[in-house]
Amino acid sequence: MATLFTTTALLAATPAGAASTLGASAAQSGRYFGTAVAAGRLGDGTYVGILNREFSMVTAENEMKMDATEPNPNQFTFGNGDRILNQARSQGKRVRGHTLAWHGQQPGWMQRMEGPSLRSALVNHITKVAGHYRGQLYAWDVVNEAFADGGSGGRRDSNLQRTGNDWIEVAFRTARAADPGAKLCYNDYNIDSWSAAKTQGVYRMVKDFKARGVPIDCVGLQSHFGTGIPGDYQTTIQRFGELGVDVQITELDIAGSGTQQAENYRRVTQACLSVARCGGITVWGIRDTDSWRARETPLLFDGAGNKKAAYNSVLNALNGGSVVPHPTAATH
Ligand code: 9MR
Repeated sequence: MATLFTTTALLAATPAGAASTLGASAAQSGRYFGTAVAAGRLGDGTYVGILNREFSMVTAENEMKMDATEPNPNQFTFGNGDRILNQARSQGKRVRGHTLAWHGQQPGWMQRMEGPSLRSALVNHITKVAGHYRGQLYAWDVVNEAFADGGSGGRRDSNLQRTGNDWIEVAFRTARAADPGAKLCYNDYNIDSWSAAKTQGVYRMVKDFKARGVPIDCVGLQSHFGTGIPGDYQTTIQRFGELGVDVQITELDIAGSGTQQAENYRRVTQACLSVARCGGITVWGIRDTDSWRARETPLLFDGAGNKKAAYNSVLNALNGGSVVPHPTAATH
């Protein structure tokens, strides 16, 4: 009997539909599994090999940001962004745009602007960049990191915020007009715990946008984690989803190693799989050595490109039984 039971349990743990890559296993429930890509690494064979094999969604790590795409006023450069887009699309992958409006990584000329002229420059930037990629992107992080850290639940001070509190909705309306086919996301960090004031602030904004018909389709939880995951992480995903927007985990990385890191990756993956509105997960890089926080070894592949315990943990969760499908609608 004991042997029979073990066999049954093993069979249940590897369902007939189990897939052997992150992208294929996520696709079984209508989701994607993505990574951030740096144009400067596209000549690295190990890197590109893992990228092509494992991932079904790509985000340009820096190449579609404001400083990269508009280095001088109304002069646009899309070379590196296009390189990432074309590499991904040639491999049948989809692409998330990151990001149209942010207080960070602004070109110098924009950092020095304010008031109505900055507002005009913002609208022009969104129109031109989203227009360039029109019809080719799955989603855009329209606005990135606009809420303050700490307990206020309010907006972050920035030159963009000082143009008027309506700058975020203007950005979303402008993006919708420029690329009606892309899902439009608000993206931020430290909005993973439902009890955080920052999460509540973003929630109130999304609720207000939905009530007033401001076009918004998704919330990006960046999910840069230390060695712990908030206990109410799934609640956050669920609650945003109940507002009628998708939730995307957009920049996942988790400090640590071994079984503890693997368990944290499992929990994050399972939280997404448990909520229909969670459309997919993107990790913020491929190998630990590619990460912006390399010393914390926060990714799924080691520096040599080997799969870590965290990789197997994510793959097993994606292939596991407790999965709520993500409805893949034709339009947003
Ligand atoms: O990973 C990106 C790194 O290469 C850049 O130097 C940095 C500059 O701000 O941006 C990093 O990506 C950030 C992302 O665009 C927004 N969320 C936080 C990410 C990590 O800093």
